[in-house]
Amino acid sequence: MLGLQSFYAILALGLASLSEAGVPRQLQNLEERQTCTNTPTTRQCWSGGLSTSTDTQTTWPNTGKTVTLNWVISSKTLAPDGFSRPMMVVNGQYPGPAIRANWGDKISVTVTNSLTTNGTGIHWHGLRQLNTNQQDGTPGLTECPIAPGQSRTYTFQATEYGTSWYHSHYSVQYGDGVSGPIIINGPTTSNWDIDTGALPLTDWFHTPIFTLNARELHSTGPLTADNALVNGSMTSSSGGAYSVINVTPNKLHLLRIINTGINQYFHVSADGHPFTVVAADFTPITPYTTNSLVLTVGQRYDVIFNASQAVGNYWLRVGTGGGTCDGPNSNAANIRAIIRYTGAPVANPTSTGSNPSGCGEETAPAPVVTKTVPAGTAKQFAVSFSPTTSTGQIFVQWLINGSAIKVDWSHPTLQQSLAGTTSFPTSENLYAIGPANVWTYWVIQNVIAGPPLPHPIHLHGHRFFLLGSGTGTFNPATTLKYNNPIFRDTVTLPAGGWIVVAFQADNPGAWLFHCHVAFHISEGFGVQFLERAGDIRSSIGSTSALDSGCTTWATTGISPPAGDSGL
Ligand SMILES: *[C@@H]1O[C@H](CO)[C@@H](O)[C@H](O)[C@H]1NC(C)=O
Ligand SMILES: *[C@@H]1O[C@H](CO)[C@@H](O)[C@H](O)[C@H]1NC(C)=O
Ligand SMILES: *[C@@H]1O[C@H](CO)[C@@H](O)[C@H](O)[C@H]1NC(C)=O
Ligand SMILES: *[C@@H]1O[C@H](CO)[C@@H](O)[C@H](O)[C@H]1NC(C)=O
Ligand SMILES: [Cu+2]
Repeated sequence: MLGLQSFYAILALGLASLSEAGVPRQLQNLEERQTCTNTPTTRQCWSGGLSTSTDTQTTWPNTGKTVTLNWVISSKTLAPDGFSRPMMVVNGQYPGPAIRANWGDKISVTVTNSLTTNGTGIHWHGLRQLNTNQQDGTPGLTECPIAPGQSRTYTFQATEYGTSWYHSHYSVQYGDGVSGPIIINGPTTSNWDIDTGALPLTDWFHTPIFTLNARELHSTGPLTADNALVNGSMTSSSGGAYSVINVTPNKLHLLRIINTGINQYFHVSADGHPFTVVAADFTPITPYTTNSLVLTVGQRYDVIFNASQAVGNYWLRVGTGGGTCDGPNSNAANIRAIIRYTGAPVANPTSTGSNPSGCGEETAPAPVVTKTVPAGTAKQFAVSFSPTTSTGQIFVQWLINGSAIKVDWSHPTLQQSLAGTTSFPTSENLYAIGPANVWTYWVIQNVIAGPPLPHPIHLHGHRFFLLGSGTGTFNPATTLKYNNPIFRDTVTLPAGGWIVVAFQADNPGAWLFHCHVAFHISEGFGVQFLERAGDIRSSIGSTSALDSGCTTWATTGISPPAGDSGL
């Protein structure tokens, strides 16, 4: 017979039992799942029977708690890489304050616009906004911009968990600094001891973004980024400093990598510290180990690394896409941060390592909640590049099926639709989808002859399944991946290639589907889905904030410059 002590030892082992690299095993039965809580050795569990096996499309906790925040958007001169320049920031800081909530919490953010010449509006990237379309923060679709001097409160539930970011969706404004991390605590598919927080990465320009955007609009060549910021900081010839990620020897660290950029790809690696990848966007994935990850604008990866090297300083390396992927960056060879062990001297690392380049997409991530997408027929969006000359000036536009999106800040789609409008101008690039829960399939065909650029494609209101991608012209006879495809909210559309995505019409509203390169969506690269127009009214509740926001916006007389979509 077993002694009591060894009985408990076996029980503990049973609950926490690990395979190599700290990967939790799957829970066997209902009872085990219900008693399982989130600890450093059982990170796959959450509480109340929820775990990484829970399908967040249908199930989330209702915690009854609300995380309440007050933000002021203002102009401020800051020097994130030592070079002083005017910025637009949240609560005087860059990156903006991180939102931290638990899975199932409500988040309520009151945003005051203290800018004098710009409206604003905050989009919660990757948050599904199930039945809360009017909280999506997309000027011209779901709201009128917040006028200078005005406030509005966004309230929504975190029905998914993991890492994301918020940013202004008012033209290219976030490129001047209106962005920050979102962290939703929840279970993880591999174990860890310490959450080091978010690592937002952005390409960085010393010229203000609206000036650059005008330059990009009127020229066909790529802009050169001056630098990139890692967690809001970097060195340059003007000074600056490397960000420091503090680590505890022999502990497993969770790191939340986010591309909050304007245009560039980022490759991330850490000398001597391989990553165990556990989430792609808000999707928990089967853990796998890699030395380097590539992220296009808008993508996130949650990774775990073991601080198992000798106490010291190690480089975290960040590379850009390079070549024709994303335009040059003047500091491409030296974009870094420091991983500093407790007990290490305050000094720059001497570690060696390298990083690949290119504009790829990770292909290993596989969701732990497996799904099979029913086969279906895809409709196609053809992307084209259209520089035209008018009054002696070039105007660059990106067309989707021949049309650049241009929204009307004063008459957002949601308000128009609720007022009974069924016919929208061509320039709204609006496509109706429905009925309830129908699967919709979309091919995006990139320009074949034209600028050899990849594009980060992002959808609001949904994650989508990536059924396939490739170069050249999409062939409908191509075999697609219907069985457990990756499910996320941002993917790469390859240069001169295509992607096929699918999602279900399970969230009534007006949702933007667009290229996340700030300059490209400003130049028209997007469409909007008007999903189940007849179900919007009953699903979203009060639109008083939308209506009063539009009443005040109408008095500002502000509109985007010619050639700027407003997004
Ligand atoms: C992390 O590194 C320490 C020190 O090398 C080691 O003892 C531990 O087993 C490692 N943890 C995992 C999960 O690999
Ligand atoms: C936004 O503010 C910038 C900086 O003051 C200005 O250059 C730009 O014209 C403004 N644009 C809009 C559309 O509000
Ligand atoms: C990034 O900076 C924030 C704010 O200082 C900090 O809380 C966070 O831990 C940093 N991220 C990492 C990975 O060190
Ligand atoms: C886009 O244009 C192509 C070619 O005319 C057409 O086949 C396709 O149906 C259009 N896409 C949509 C979503 O209407
Ligand atoms: Cu693009």
